[in-house]
Amino acid sequence: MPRKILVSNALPYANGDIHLGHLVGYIQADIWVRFQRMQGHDVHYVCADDTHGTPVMLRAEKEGITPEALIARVHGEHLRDFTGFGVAFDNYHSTHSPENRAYAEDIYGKLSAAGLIDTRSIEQYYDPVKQMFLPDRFIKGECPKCGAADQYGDNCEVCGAAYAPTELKNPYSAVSGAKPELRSSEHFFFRLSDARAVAFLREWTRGTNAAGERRLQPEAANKMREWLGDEGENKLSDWDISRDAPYFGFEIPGAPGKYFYVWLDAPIGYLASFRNLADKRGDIAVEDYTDAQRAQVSGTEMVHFIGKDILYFHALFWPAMLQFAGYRPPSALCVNGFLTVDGAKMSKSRGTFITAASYIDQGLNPEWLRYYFATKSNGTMEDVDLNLDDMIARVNSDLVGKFVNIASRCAGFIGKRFDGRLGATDPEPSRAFRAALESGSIAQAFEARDYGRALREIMQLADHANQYVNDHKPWELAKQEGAEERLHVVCSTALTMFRDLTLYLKPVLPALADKVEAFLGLPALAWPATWQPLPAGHVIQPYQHLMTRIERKAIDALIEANRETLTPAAPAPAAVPAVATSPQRHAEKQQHQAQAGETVAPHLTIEEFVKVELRIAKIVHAEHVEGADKLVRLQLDIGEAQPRQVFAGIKSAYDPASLIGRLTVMVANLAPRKMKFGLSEGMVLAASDDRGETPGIFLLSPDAGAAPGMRVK
Ligand code: B3M
Ligand code: ZN
Repeated sequence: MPRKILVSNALPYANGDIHLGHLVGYIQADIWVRFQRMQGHDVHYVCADDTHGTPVMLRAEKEGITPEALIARVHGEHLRDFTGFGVAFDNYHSTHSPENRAYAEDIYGKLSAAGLIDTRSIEQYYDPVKQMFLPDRFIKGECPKCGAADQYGDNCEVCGAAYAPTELKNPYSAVSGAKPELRSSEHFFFRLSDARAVAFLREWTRGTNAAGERRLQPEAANKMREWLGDEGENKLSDWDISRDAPYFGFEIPGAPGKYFYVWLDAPIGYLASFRNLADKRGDIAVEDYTDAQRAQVSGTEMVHFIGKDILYFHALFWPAMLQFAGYRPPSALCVNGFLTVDGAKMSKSRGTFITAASYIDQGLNPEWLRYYFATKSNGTMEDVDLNLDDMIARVNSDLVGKFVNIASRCAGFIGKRFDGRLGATDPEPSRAFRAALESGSIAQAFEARDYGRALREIMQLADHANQYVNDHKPWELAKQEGAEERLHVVCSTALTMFRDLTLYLKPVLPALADKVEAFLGLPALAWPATWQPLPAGHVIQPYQHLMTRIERKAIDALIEANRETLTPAAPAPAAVPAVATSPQRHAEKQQHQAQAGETVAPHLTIEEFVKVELRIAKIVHAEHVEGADKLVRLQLDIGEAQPRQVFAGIKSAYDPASLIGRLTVMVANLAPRKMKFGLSEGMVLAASDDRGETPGIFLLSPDAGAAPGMRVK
């Protein structure tokens, strides 16, 4: 019986470019979908843009266009980028669509009828100039713990403290700069703390789906256990699902001026995209996939591929919303980790914040990246590292050196000597290939999304095939008298093995597989039930070049194209404390950080740069600060009558006594800041890992000869 599976990828937010970090999860899903189809299963693969919320509204305003115009443009860009990387959705829709509104209203109505919607009045910051309530990330101020300036409304990037926006000192609106006022307003809540919801989620997150597989990867299930607490405990808080006008979204029925929070209708977008597809196609029974009862009878599956930053939304809110509205909860979540490049967080200044469009524009082959990501995917939530030199080595050695090489060494003889017709094949070398198919182990690895293991096995088979070609040396047989028949058999055998390798690589490298199918004169390759060699007499087409090598200089050009020079270095985010205020806050904060990373840093002019007065400073005194975890109090001589006092967040890396007497660099014209511990009259410069993960803060030092007070420029 073919499986019937609705597969989705997370919906990218309509406020930024698709970058290689996004592509990890999209490529993983696309590979899985292609594999399932080659197994004969029936898969609908959908996605959409996530369009609602304050960031889209404000960005459109800034560009002087309507939100509708903005999301239409971004929709085109996103679809172009996914298509460019071979991510082939059956439908790419939008959450700003009639289908989504209808589903959102229906689900909300049913939750309300089930007694799971509450209203209550909450106090929130309001921007009196802009006349809107401010989401946490649009409020800034001084950290209530360490006093650092310009911190977001939910956590401090300097000391790592988590807090509510109302705890910030001297708060200001990041939209207008105005001082926000506390105002109260009525909000709608989804009662996640309801005993029914808690009991259901406990069961759902631990349980297995109809196929008897775990719904969540072990790491995700553990996270859930942490979020849900022990039996009898109730750690879930109700979820605020409304926002006040002005807001770009759907107005809540019967509640003028109140809108569904973007995260309420975002996952509903999966269903909306599917409905839209079904309406276009006319042959899909949507309710078999979406209705709780009918899904059970028809045995359909619904599988969501998501990144780990949005697990909370997909493993708690989303299944509970579906369940209590009479919809079917997801069969499984496939959660992927973040992308690092050369071991570090993607960075605009280093040029490793690489957009999908730039990769294509630079003329790089998208299948190089698909292959490399697949080799690094193992079906867990671990982060994936794109090591650029390793990628070059892997692609050149595996795909060009091992795979393509088999065909390029054998196909020519079939064309020139045998009129393009294959001959008989050797049984011996084919045995390994027959055994590989029959063991099912490559298929199992694809099914489990352990593409790394699948590819290791495939490359072992490729080694086997190359060994055969090396042992029989068709180029020598071609020169020998009377070895014509042997040459025919060797080349035909090698091409049969090449056909098998192509079959296995096809979910990962669909474009390359297309070319091979054309060259071998074969219909679209699907997973066969039994193994057969290519038959004698089968006609192939002349060999055409299949794939080129990656050159380091092409990668360097890509990095250059993505490098943003003179980006003001953001302060290194402190490691997120193990216990943040609440998991929901934590989840939303991760989101904000992900989105904050997408704002484009403006270039500086030299006139702007010289406004920063950097001077050589001699640390004449350094001491611990009573009551501060991170700070060291420094007295800095910059050639002035009195030393300057500066509080520096370097305590974790330096013993104050060891600093006395050394030279460093300070910003001498930073506005003095009053802190709990006294006045801070500048800032010293230090380097740290972007991720804040590798421990270490590295204070700058000038070369020998520099003296206190010298200007640095
Ligand atoms: N748009 C997350 C993001 O942009 C969010 C995903 C929605 S999935 C329903 O990173
Ligand atoms: Zn702080």
